[in-house]
Amino acid sequence: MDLTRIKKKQYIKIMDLSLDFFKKRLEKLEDRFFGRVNKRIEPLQKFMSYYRCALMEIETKFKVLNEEFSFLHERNPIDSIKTRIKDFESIRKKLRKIQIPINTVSIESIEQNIHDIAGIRIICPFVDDVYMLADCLIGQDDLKLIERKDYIVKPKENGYRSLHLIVEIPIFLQNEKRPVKVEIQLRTIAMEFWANLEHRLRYKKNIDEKIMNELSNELSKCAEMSAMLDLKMKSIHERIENNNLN
Ligand code: 0O2
Repeated sequence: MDLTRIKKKQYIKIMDLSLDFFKKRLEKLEDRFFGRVNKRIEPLQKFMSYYRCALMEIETKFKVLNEEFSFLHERNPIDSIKTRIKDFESIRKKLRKIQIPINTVSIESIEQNIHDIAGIRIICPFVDDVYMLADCLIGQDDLKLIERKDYIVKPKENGYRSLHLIVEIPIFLQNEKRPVKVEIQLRTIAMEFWANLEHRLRYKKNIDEKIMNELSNELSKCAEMSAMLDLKMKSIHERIENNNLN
């Protein structure tokens, strides 16, 4: 008999058994770890899902208004709709910005202090559409207006224009009705064009300060041009609508 061969076989068998034992043990530890993680993140995931539901509600409200308006006036007051949920990193940055000490952070404190976890942007052809849609929405009796910032009447120093609303809307869950806050930004196509480029510049790193200032100045001029464009488009649109084409 080849003793070394038998010993080798036994050795391999023992190794297999040990490996199997450790694999199973590791799997158990892994299950326990992810079980604990899941338990911790489950309330957070549930909390974020409320914001997704609220966005669905608000988006539907705007789509209904768009549908009715297009039926009555043969044109759409909404060009496009964008929605977003703030990611955890942005929530963390905002908590820091509003100086909420990290050791006091809870789901409740996030809910109370951050009003733009759910965000929806409504992009319209004309400025009048922005105000018409905002008024129609605010007038709905299941909705509560928390805050209104009109950066169209009073643009930001850099030229940023948009109408911002923070509203609270109820979502109806299996066993409860929950009020949820949503930030609504309403703006024209021209305002969106400008804000997107300005946003890119703001978050661009490694730009020389001099070039940054130059581009900011140019963007500031573009903001004025975009406001003029909105006015001109409105006047042309009104002439077309009123058939005042002479
Ligand atoms: P994101 O990723 O777009 O959500 P607050 O939100 O209350 O901390 P503030 O400035 O008081 O800060 O609120 P405000 O004025 O209502 O503006 C909030 C949002 O409007 C911003 O969200 C931007 O989306 C947009 N916004 C405001 N000012 C500007 C601007 O100058 N340029 C551009 N491009 N967008 C602007 P966040 O949280 O910055 O980012």
